[in-house]
Amino acid sequence: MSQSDLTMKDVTTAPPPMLNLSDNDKMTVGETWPIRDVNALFELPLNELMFRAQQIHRVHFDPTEVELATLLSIKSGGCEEDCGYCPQSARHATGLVAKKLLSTEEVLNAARAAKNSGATRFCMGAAWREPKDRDMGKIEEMVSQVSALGLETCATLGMLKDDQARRLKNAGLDYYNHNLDTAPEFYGNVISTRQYSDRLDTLGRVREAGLKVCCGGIVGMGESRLQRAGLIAQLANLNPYPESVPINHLVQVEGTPLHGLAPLDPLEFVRTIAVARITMPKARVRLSAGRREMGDTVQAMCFLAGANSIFYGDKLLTTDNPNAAEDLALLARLGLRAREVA
Ligand code: SAM
Ligand code: DTB
Ligand code: SF4
Repeated sequence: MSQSDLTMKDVTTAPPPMLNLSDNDKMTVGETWPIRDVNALFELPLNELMFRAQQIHRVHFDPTEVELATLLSIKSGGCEEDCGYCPQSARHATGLVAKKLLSTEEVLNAARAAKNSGATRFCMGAAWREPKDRDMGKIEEMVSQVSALGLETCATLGMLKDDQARRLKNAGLDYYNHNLDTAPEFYGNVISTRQYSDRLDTLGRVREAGLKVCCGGIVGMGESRLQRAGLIAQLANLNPYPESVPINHLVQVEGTPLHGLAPLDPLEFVRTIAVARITMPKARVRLSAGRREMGDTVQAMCFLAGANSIFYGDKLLTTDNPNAAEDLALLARLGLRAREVA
């Protein structure tokens, strides 16, 4: 039957194709997702895509629960890399003042405040291409002391060597965040100072060291829908796929090469969240950068699409995030509750 043969009755009464949950059960860690299948998800009618994402979400998670993770920039600015989206690259004139590595006490004060305001996860980010061995002792101290506060720990420090990944694991680090950022085909438009394969190599070392992987990307950098599907396919085909998948909306910062791009249709961002949820059913899908610019309604749609983690606190790394009171009000408005136990 062609589209034009459909009567109004067919359209209104035909049940949506149901997701077979036994298929979902087969979607175990490591099964591959061809790009065309991922793209086909993007192409679904929005309500069908959302329905499928919600079905999968509630098989693995309480759909009313959202994780609160607080970010802290432990070393800001002055980075030698040329990532086109990033305000912290020394190559972009963003006016950001570079700072040296924070002291362990400064990090612990921020971690205590995060815990007191309800966060269960604390992510420490450094504007480095890679950590220097001379900084590792201090990072280990920060990780072990934040962990001792009863917070889940995450760090994002750039590329890692084998022994650095092992040292972080031994210090008590739970997650390492290292993003693929975009599809391999689009990557060269955004970054030239390190290769996609370098990122995959670091992810392999992180996994090998026994750390949980937090890996995602950025949407709204001028990539096509197929390239968004390419990013999700890369993530979903990691074996195993990441435990934690941050989906960032580009925050356009004046002075960065990506500032001034035409805005992405917000529903395309929502679709990306839904496709991440379907293809990585057990992952925590993190509604990451860009929430301040998004407004409550788009965020609500992201939660409906299966996002179940947010960055919580007035700042991301260097840019603004909704403040804690705004976020608690949003969760209350939506009848969602913060995850309580780390
Ligand atoms: N320097 C380390 C690295 O690049 O791996 C760690 C910190 S880096 C800032 C972590 C991630 O933040 C990047 O991979 C990117 O996905 C995200 N990010 C940075 N600037 C952003 C922006 N303007 N909008 C959205 N996400 C951004
Ligand atoms: C991730 O994927 N997003 C966070 C976290 N991992 C480190 C960082 C977002 C940074 C947004 C720009 C800034 O604040 O500098
Ligand atoms: Fe440096 Fe990371 Fe920013 Fe790239 S994303 S410029 S590596 S801080």
